[in-house]
Amino acid sequence: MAKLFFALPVKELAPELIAWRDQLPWPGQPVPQANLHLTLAFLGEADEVTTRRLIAAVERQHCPPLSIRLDETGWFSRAKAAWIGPKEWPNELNVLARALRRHGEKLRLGNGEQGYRPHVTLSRKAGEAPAILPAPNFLLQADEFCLYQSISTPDGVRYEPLACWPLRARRKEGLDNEEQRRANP
Ligand code: 3AM
Repeated sequence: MAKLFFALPVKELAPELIAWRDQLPWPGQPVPQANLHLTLAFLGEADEVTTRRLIAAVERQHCPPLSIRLDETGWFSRAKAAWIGPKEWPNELNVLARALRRHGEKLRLGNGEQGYRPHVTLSRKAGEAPAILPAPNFLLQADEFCLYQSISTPDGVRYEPLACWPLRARRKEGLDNEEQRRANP
């Protein structure tokens, strides 16, 4: 069984976020740079066949590239996670997160949670919210999303991408025809 979730990788922005967090009195245990991600949908435990079905179903999922401004901080008191996230975000992000949650639900995966609050967890076991002034201002430019497996190791948890898909605008029929005419006048 594998513990799965969908997320946007943070990649190029990760070192900047870590450098910013580490010069602040940020509460809790810091999340390592390699583990930074923006969760889209949590799926939980899945066997191999279900994981393969999930990957096949997601092949047909479309979403354009996403620009997400990370300009506020927050804290989930129950999960004790302190995070950075957007005040506002593109609706396409909600649509993608919901679609991926539904792909999981069709295979009886997920935790039944409906709400979605995009965030990048920067620390865990945080007993209080980060008190940050001035507000952050980073831009996460996402051009792919991934299905991750969460692996527990003696050194802590590690997230391994099992599959990634590009975020790209759907090609328009009309544009394809126009391109064809240009190629074959
Ligand atoms: O990095 P974040 O916090 O966005 O909190 C866990 C992490 O997300 C979340 O899945 C991501 C990878 O572990 N997670 C773990 N168990 C969860 C659960 N039972 C969960 N999210 C919801 N329900």
